[in-house]
Amino acid sequence: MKQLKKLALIVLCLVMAMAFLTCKGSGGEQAASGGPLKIYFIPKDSVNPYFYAIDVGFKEAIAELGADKFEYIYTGPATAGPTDQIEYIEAAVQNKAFAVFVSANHDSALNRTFDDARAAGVNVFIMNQDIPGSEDHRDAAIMPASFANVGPLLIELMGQQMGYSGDFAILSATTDAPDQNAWIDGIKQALTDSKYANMNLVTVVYGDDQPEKSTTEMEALLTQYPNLKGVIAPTAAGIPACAKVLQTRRLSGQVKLTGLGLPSTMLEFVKDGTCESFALWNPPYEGYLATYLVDAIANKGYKPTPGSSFEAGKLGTVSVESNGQILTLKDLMVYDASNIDEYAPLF
Ligand code: RAM
Repeated sequence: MKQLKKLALIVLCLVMAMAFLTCKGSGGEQAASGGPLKIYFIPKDSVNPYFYAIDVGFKEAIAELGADKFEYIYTGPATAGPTDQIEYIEAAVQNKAFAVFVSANHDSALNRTFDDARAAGVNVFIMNQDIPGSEDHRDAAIMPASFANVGPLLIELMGQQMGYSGDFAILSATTDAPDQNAWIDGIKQALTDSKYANMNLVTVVYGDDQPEKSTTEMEALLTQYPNLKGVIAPTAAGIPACAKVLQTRRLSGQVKLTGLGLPSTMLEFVKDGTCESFALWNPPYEGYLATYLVDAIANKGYKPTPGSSFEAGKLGTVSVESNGQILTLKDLMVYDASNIDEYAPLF
């Protein structure tokens, strides 16, 4: 009898272990069974047009690699709150995602959700940025460009426009955004260079990546700082809102404007002189690279470990940095009257 009980216990343990392994391997299994790979892209929020530009790249690569091989889902919260993305990540896990690409709104608030997703066999990637201090909770981070280059470039563009002298402000997105905060730190650091000694950062305000709030914050800046000579808006949702305020108030050229933006939404403001120059990378490349990464993992046994590399179609061989980041590009591009017509139709 005792022997029988022991045997039953062993069988039970084996069954449980198998069930656990099956559950853990849910993402990978899709690859093994040949079903379409479920890729989720969860932007900071679902209404910011910046993320539609990344979406374009996913679709381009999926068309190249075979539409029947993937099931691609673009979904996210209406607002960019620190924990707003949790339910979307959980739904992706429930739906047996192979990989989730998340543009996180906080550097640590999603850690437990990421851990649970990875324990369930889902590949977790941070998209368009990283989660500083929480790198252990993701498999890799797709970076649009080297973040070290953002602050120095934006302060230089602002300096050129405002003659390297006077008060300027920063209009950011949400207060907790890891990317925005990294860039703001970079701007502050670059400002310590003696070249910028006469430039004075008066304040940082937050438009939450929403056109209405960005507009209100920009108007408040102009009222509160009548001597303001410039604004840096490192947000694709914020910079056109700032430009519109300047245009409406007939302040184009008097209060200078630069930052990060989409050429498509900045075209009219470059044309009328409201914004002489701004910067960005190539958002579609990020979605494109992400899809090739999924394909390499699922179909070529690739693991995105530091120092390793994979083939990403037209982007060539792409490697993983020692910190687990994958750079889509190194440098940013500057857009102005000389090239805006070329890029505005693209993104
Ligand atoms: C905003 C978002 C995003 C950033 C772009 C440039 O819309 O904050 O994360 O990369 O702008």
